Amino acid sequence: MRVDIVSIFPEYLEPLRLSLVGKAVDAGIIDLHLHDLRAYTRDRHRTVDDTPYGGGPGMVMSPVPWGEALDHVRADEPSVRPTLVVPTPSGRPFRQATAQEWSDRDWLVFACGRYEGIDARVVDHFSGREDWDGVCEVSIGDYVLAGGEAAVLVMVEAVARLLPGVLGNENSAREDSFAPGEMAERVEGPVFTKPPQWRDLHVPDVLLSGHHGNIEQWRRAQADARTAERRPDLLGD
Ligand code: 6GU
Repeated sequence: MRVDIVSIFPEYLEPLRLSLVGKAVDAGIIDLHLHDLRAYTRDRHRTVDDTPYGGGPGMVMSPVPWGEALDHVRADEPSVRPTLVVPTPSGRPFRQATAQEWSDRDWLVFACGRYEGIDARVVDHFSGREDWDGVCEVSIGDYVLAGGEAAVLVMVEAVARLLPGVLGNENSAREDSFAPGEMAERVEGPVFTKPPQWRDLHVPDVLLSGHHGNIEQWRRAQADARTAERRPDLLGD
């Protein structure tokens, strides 16, 4: 999968070269390209923002460098149609199902906005372009970040670990919280490892019993109890 990220702080995305995602990049499973939006400005001050039409606080990112940057990225791979992802607190929720859908795509391009956001014509324009495979405005949660970069770190990691060959154990993605199937709409319960006693705390006996049926049943009950306690919103009525 090819992943391009355009930002005024491309160094912010360097952690994608570490850890699990970094291994996927090193292995060639992810072809990662970071771009500095300011490289696509033409004025002496490398301006990327301007005052909002209609007034109001803050600054809005200019469509001009965004158009130049995204056209440049697009032209690098003529035979594949990229999906444009625009992180914004006003976007549709990014969920595990979103990560699943995106993990099947060939090319994701992330446009990181800062300030009060990107001029709305950028999304309008690229939504209508036949050489792009749609535009997704997404939010990672109900809080406001200073820019899309931290959200892109989150989303790329969530997608990367679903790509074939990225996780050591292919079952670890299957049993995740929110994964489709058995754990759908649930969070996972507690986990334990050796030693069987640590300080004054013991690992639950059932996990040491070797009885796989009982263990499975216990884990499901723990997941249900934790979901009811912490995430009643997942259970509906
Ligand atoms: Cl995707 N971007 C920004 N700037 N803030 C957010 C967000 C995204 N998701 C939640 N808050």
